[in-house]
Amino acid sequence: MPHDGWPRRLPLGLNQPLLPLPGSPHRIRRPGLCLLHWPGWLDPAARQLLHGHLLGPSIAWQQPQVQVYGRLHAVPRLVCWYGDPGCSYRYSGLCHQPLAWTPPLQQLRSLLRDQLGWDFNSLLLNRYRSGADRMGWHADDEPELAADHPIASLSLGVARPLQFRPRPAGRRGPSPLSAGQPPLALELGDGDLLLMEPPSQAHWQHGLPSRRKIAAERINLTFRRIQT
Ligand SMILES: O=C(O)CCC(=O)C(=O)O
Repeated sequence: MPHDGWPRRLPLGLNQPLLPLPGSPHRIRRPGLCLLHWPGWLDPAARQLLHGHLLGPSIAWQQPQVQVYGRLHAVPRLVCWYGDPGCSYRYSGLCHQPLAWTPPLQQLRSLLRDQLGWDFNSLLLNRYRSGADRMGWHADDEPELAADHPIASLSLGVARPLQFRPRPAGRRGPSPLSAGQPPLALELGDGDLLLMEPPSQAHWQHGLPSRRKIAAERINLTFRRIQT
């Protein structure tokens, strides 16, 4: 029986290797930042299937609490962490143990490997229930993430802008490569794929600000490589 009604073979030949990539990506380059953006990368029918799967019973969404200045706060979104055995991930002071890949998520991982040539071994799901949910400024530069591996981000649902800014002067100091560069924003729509290539995470931060007027939901999937 297919998982959650997800067909064993995706319609539209989506589980076939689709080399070369359909369409050329938009390339966004700044000193220390290298992004590739494929608007509408995932076919509308596959988007709908995937969205249905992600809202179905097999995805155990959680709203963890994090400590900020000694007080507990629920993160302003829902999350879920998938990966190969051993791919645990610590961020915001929480250690996430990987859930086993569901068949659709495994299919997507394989599709990305076939199309991009990168083998991702883990996946963070973020669910923004409305425009009030958000993600603060950060870089995906935790020590367990392979720094020489890109991060692939697939968006579903309502379009929201992902913002980028040079790494600010913090504990590590400003990045000599990106300092003084203006911030930028990239509107990520339904089915868009974004590849954040190295060394972007070392020099830039990104974040998803709240958009109070947006009532609709958005789900984002970031495929990553944990060093094992
Ligand atoms: O929702 C997004 O597009 C951003 C997600 C993100 O920044 C992350 O997972 O680290």
